[in-house]
Amino acid sequence: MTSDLCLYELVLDNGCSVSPFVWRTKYALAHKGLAAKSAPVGFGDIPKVLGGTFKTVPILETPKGTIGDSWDIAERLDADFPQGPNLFGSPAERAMARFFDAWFSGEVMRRMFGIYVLDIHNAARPEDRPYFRQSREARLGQPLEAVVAKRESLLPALREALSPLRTTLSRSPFIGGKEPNYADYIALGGFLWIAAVNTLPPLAADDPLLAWLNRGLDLFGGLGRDPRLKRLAA
Ligand SMILES: N[C@@H](CCC(=O)N[C@@H](CS)C(=O)NCC(=O)O)C(=O)O
Repeated sequence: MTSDLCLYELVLDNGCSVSPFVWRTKYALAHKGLAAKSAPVGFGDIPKVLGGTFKTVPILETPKGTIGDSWDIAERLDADFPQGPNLFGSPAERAMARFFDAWFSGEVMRRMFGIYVLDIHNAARPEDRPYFRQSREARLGQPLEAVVAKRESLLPALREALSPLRTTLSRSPFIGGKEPNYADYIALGGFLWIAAVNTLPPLAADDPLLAWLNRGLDLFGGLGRDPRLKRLAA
């Protein structure tokens, strides 16, 4: 059954997986004890696969159908593979993970994007760079170089935005408590996105978040230990 799963994942020029949403799905699959084949795609390939049905990755092909959103995938994994450990122990836990996602996307990933958007462009496959530049410059309203021109000055606000994570992780090894849950996978996905591309480490060398990051990257036999990833601390 498990070998019938295929995960479409966005890759950089060096082949490394980059999407924060794919990374959280990779952790979700591992949490459930499920293996999936990998279908690496660049930005330009997404409209060409599966009849162009899906605009973004992750996309997961399963024997029961193809799913194209990381939250839909997470919920379907619990529904279709009840034999594995649940990703969400209750509707309330799922609701809190949704809240965490909204906070992390709005306060952390939005800031990361403004600091690392040119790094993402430069690490993408050469054939994907024109699309990435055009689509992101249209969204941001200025050239990527202008967006990141003062990026060092934006690091303190990013580090400050992470303080709720530091408070939480001073009390427990994972955001989910004694064991990691989907909120950990969301946050790890965000950091792995930046680890895949950064030319400016986001964290200070003494950031207490590094202990949690190391625990997270070690999970599931070192799922987050791709040797192509760059340092997250100065
Ligand atoms: N809500 C979607 C978002 C996924 C998403 O935005 N994926 C990006 C990569 S990080 C993507 O595939 N972008 C394609 C593009 O920009 O053309 C999910 O959670 O799966």
